[in-house]
Amino acid sequence: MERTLSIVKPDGVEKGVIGEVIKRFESNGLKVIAMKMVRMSKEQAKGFYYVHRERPFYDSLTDFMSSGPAVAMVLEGENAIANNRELMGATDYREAAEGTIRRDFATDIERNIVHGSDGPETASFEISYFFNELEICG
Ligand code: IDP
Ligand code: MG
Repeated sequence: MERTLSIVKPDGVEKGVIGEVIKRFESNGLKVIAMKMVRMSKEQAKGFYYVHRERPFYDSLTDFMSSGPAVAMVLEGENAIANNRELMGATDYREAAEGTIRRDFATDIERNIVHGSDGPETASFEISYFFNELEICG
């Protein structure tokens, strides 16, 4: 069993696809074991995406991530990290495979509906960024 962090980003909340995203997780072996709606400050978004601080899109990305409510979740399942990444699809929705969340709902490389951890260490950092152990019902 593995855990990963998922976020339905502010564009996903705005488009009303929280339920659709969760449905895809639940139908594909990922169990929601913690969940909360969060309105990140610019500073919180910058801390979350600290690894991308040198990237040209860092300022715009953190503005976007702090622009409205998002839904953070801990998902648990076999190969949860890779499984979630597969369900999400490529970062750029134009390159995402048919039937993936980003291909189906995203219309912008930055506003791409979902976040998912990319490895065990980032998953552990990202889960603890939003949840303490008491909030995780695994
Ligand atoms: P990921 O979300 O698929 O793991 P990352 O490379 O970790 O992609 O980038 C983090 C987020 O930054 C992306 O989900 C997207 O919102 C944004 N992003 C990535 N590349 C670009 C870009 O080239 N232009 C604008 N935004 C980008
Ligand atoms: Mg990433």
